[in-house]
Amino acid sequence: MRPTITAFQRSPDGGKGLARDTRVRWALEEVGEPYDVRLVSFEAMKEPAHLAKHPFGQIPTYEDGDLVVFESGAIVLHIAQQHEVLLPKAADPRARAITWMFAALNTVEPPVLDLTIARIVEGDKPWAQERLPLVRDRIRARLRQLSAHLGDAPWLEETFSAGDLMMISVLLRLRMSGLLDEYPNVAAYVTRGEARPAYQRAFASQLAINAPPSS
Ligand code: GTB
Repeated sequence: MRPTITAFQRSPDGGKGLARDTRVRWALEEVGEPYDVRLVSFEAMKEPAHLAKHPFGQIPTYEDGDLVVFESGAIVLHIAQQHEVLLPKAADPRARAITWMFAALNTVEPPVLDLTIARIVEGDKPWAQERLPLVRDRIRARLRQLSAHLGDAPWLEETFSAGDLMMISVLLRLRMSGLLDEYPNVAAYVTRGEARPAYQRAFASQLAINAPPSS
């Protein structure tokens, strides 16, 4: 039986792949697991049927038989656990890969999300212009630290893992800000992730829904 994930019926980003179903699709593509997608509208996300699967009324969710998992981090970890391509078998490298997943979600993603909030959600507030440089500087601090860790290495640890998948998914959200370009090795790291065939397939599948080719 194939797992089913949920995604936006129509993503507000019009197919840029920034909604969090893309990272789940990417993980499924990396491990070669076919999956189905159920598209949900903003209204349907808040209805009892979806809330029973996701208490916060969001996407993505992942269903496999009776199992329902929500939170993109938990979903990617669940998928990765059975597949060495995303999580090494040896205990220490595995723990390091999981560490990077948490770092992506808990240490890097929050300031990245703050930028969206400062620019879009609170962009019309009187203090928005004053806040923006502070938010950008907090992101720079994380990118500088990440850049120092990466150096010339292709991935965060010895081999590509779910830690890289999550970190690159988070960083992709910065592309339009220009901040990535200030750290060339981090920008190259993101490009390296995007170039993976599994990411390309994940991106194409969400694009087909959100920006179908005009006939
Ligand atoms: N912590 C949760 C996770 O990692 O799964 C966060 C899930 C989440 O934020 N889901 C969003 C959602 O369902 C979609 S991804 N929002 C609807 C709601 O809360 O009512 C966030 C997102 C949305 C849009 C863009 N975009 O247009 O660029 C990017 C990311």
